[in-house]
Amino acid sequence: MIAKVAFAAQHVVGGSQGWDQSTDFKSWSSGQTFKVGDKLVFKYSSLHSVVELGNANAYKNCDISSPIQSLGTGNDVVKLDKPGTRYFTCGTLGHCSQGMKLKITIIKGNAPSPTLSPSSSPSPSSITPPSSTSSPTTVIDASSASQCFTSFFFLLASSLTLMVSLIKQS
Ligand SMILES: [Cu+2]
Repeated sequence: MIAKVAFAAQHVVGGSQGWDQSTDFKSWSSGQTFKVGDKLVFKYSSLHSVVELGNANAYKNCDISSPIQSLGTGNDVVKLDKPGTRYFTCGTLGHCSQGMKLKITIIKGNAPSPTLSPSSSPSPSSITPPSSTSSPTTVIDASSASQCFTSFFFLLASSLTLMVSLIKQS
């Protein structure tokens, strides 16, 4: 549950009703956000199965003659590994036409941000060093120059007082 919030989400298809003819998959999927890395979990009885269809036409016509994959464990996990649209239906005769079909759109989730940040971070870091190195060097130069002056004046003043005291003594 904690991992679900942080990273990949697990979408139990149809919610508590599961993968069944009675479930309204359109309204269920409209309330979900499918991101790359998420998982679909199909929970169903032995009356059903999961058939993934390759295109919108097959989905529309309930054509399960050339599926991408067929699952039948009753607790199938499908990983959403790339963005795009995926189509699922039930392999049991008549169930697809009864509305037991699911079309989902997978969007790029948190996946693109780690690849974007390294390319965007070098430019600020390459801009910052010249401005930060040029100003400290001028600051260091000025402070060392003023330090030089103070030590020079201090030396001059102390030598003058020494000369004055020497003159007074003699
Ligand atoms: Cu079915």
